[in-house]
Amino acid sequence: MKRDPHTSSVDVSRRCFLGQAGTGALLLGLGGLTLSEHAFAAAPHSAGATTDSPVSPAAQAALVVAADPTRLPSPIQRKHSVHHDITLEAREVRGHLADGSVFDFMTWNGQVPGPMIRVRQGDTITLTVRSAASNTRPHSIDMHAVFGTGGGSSATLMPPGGSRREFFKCMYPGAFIYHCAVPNMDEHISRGMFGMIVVEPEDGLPPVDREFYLGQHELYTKEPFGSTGLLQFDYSSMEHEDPNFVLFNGTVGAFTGASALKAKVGETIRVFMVSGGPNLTSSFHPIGNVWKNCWPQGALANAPLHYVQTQSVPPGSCFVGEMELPVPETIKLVDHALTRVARKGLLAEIAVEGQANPGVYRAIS
Ligand SMILES: [Cu+2]
Repeated sequence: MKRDPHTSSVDVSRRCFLGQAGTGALLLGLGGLTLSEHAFAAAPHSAGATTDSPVSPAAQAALVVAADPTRLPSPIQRKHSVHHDITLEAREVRGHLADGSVFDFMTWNGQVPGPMIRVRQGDTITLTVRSAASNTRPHSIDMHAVFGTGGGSSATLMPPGGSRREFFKCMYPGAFIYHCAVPNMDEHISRGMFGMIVVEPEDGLPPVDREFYLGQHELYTKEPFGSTGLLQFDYSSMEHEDPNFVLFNGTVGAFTGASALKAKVGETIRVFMVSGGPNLTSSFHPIGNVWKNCWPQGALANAPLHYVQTQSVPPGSCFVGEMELPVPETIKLVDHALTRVARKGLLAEIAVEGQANPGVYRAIS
């Protein structure tokens, strides 16, 4: 596709959606689907009944909201500024939460987290936000990459069916959260209304072989973890900051087992993680590896820290970290507050395939 060098609509690579990742057994029937080529139009898809266990009619009709971690814009190569026209749509959708259970999510473009936006320091953006006519609640957007009242949230408050536009210049580099910012913002973020905008430094980021994009958030439900059917939001447990679910990308165990993310021995990989919260701080750790380079708070203007085991990622912030892969293994990405992994659904895996490297690691007996 040819682009005017000074005007770019969105710069998103077309890495294969669900080609190497998936969202667990509920997605296994999605082979062959075709995505829209619009950069941020990752429409959710009907998952169908593909599990071995019985799935309720509500679950069968629900949509997949988990964003594909491999579907993110390519690194910025250019050395000049451009203008971007970007559109995000607020969509309230019933989506898969776990095998046999569904939840009424609030999303940007039908996915959790919302699409990753990637620009360069000095770029300008005309952001159009619109709200699907089928929505029932007002929405707005606060981008932490914006100088302006409420990060733009006052200017973008819209009713169902409405739309708003704003212009901003990306003055400073870093990885920043965007999120809905209406008065019930804690509920809206918990239901999925958050995403990441990466403003690359003028000199860009170091080259890596693969990149992944994840979003952590917690869900407050009336029903306990493991319940089936349509689960209901619970304001009381949110007030007590005591969620039943802690999730990557809105789905229990979405990228595990046969649906694990893939990488190869000898590669370097980068993980972008946005912590939506709304309340829990993630203690982000790669089990079986270490963050060789990482930028706490997504603060890309600074030199990275090296060989960090576990990095705090507070709600309303982002993390950028890189790993080297000297041995074949399955890396488990977790919040090291491990009850969230063992009992609340948070886990993503990266299956690293390749030749054993016994000089670095081997099991002996
Ligand atoms: Cu909202």
